[in-house]
Amino acid sequence: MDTRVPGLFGIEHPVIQGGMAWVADGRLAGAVSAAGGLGVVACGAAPLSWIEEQVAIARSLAPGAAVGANVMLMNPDVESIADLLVRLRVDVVTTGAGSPARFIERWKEAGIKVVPVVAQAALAARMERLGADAVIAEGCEAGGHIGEMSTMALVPQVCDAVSIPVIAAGGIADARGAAAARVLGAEGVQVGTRFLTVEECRVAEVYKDKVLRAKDSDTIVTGRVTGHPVRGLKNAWSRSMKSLERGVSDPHELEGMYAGSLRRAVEGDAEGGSFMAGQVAGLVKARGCAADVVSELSEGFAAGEASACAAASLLAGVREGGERRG
Ligand code: TUI
Repeated sequence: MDTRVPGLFGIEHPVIQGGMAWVADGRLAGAVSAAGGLGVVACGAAPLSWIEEQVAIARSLAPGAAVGANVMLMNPDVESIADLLVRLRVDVVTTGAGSPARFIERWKEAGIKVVPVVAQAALAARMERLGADAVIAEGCEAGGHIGEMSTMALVPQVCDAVSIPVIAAGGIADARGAAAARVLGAEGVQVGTRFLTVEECRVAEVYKDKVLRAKDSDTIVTGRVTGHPVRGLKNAWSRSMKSLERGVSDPHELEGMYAGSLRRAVEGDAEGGSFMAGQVAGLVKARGCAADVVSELSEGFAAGEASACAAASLLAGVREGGERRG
């Protein structure tokens, strides 16, 4: 079976680093790209000058390798970021937290590969019609802003809905997760949480420590009442947001309280920050370096190939039988 992702992005391993706002800088992205994965600089709500500088750092750390950028579509400055990425001619743009429909043509004309994150099959099909090169199907096990569906249910339904490559995300942190993603039909994996603790990731030590100490049930989803659910580690900030959310009559009153919380976490505010992380935080027990993560996930992904072929032919037989019986 074909895994089109390496050829599509010009990379060696089908491993994409998640576009974690305030976390994924040029140093992390450069390390991932130098290791043969796709490193991604997260534009988040950063100034244009910072984005330009970080893309340059990533490129200098991974000469000749592909480098991507992630665009957070809820950012009011998204228009100028979209234009900056055209000027910088990053190799790939991944998007999150909305539909990038109005930017796709602009990026494609600049020769940029466009890869939206989707949380539903219908949006994946729409992105394909509009010219997206691949989609990232992200389940709600992921950290940060999430949809409603789990990775296990979402990935195969997105695979059935589109012909472009599907990259699985949410709940993948080791070789087992990557192998499972392959069996579900994905042609690559996107991983965020596992990269939080690598030596090239510059988040504060308390962030790394919290991930390394987390157990399976240590994440919580805040923001459901405002329509922007976000998964992160339990701490004083997330517990108090949860209780405020239960009591408030107009959820929009709370909006200002989410602002700046992720940046505080990245800078080391243990109780006042929003430590975004996925449910796999409990699986992350080592620090290591970006190259270790890329090679473990790539090997896990390849190990899923035989089961993926077996599952695909079983499924084809069942579907053919169903069609014959009418
Ligand atoms: O975007 C993410 N994860 C993020 S963005 C972020 S910054 C932030 N900070 C505070 C509050 C909110 C965001 C932190 N983490 N992941 C990709 C992702 N995209 N997950 C889910 C979606 C998504 C949701 C709805 C994609 C498209 C979508 O479409 C809605 C529509 O317009 O059709």
